[in-house]
Amino acid sequence: MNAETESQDRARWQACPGDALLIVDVQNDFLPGGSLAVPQGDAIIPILNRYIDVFMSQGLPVYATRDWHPERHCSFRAQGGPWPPHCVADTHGAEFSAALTLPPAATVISKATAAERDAYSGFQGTYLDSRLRAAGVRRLFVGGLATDYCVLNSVRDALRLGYEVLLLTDAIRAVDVRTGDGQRAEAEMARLGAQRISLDGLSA
Ligand code: VGL
Ligand code: ZN
Repeated sequence: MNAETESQDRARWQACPGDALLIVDVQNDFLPGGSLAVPQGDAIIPILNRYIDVFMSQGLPVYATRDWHPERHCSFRAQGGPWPPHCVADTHGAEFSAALTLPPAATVISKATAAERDAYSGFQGTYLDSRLRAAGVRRLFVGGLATDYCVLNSVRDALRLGYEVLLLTDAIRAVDVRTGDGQRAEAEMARLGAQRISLDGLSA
């Protein structure tokens, strides 16, 4: 990481009314031991739990997306897709990590629920945008898995839809099918206007 990105990650921030936390796909199948494990995906969980604490203590909303596929989803190899079977609805692999302290009040958004199409963005084919608008959310703090797929596509859509985006650089991890995919995704999100922050920039 160069000096400039490092200092960007330390940008001071506070959460305030109009802000929401968006946690992307922190599900067992994307964690070590899962069928599509993201390297070190579990390392983000304690960090996300601290972001959750910040939002809950201020009465600010938390949203969690989940990949929620039918058994023979088009993204699975047997159907000609790129991935091993993962996050099949109502299986253990599709459950949020038990280590994630998701509050009962969190809004859960299921995506990619139809067999014939995939959706990497939490906004694609869901009510996420209308739920956020109804709650008066204008700025999204985004973390989760995976940097180069569902985080990237959710952030692209959020920016296109007019939300301000703060990317939680200490609470994302990449699949890195090709080396550097995660870094390229982070660079693209920054170029599109996402601001990079991390926990150490939290103002007391
Ligand atoms: C994802 C690959 C396949 C993700 C979902 O959540 O980033 N990646 N399905
Ligand atoms: Zn998937």
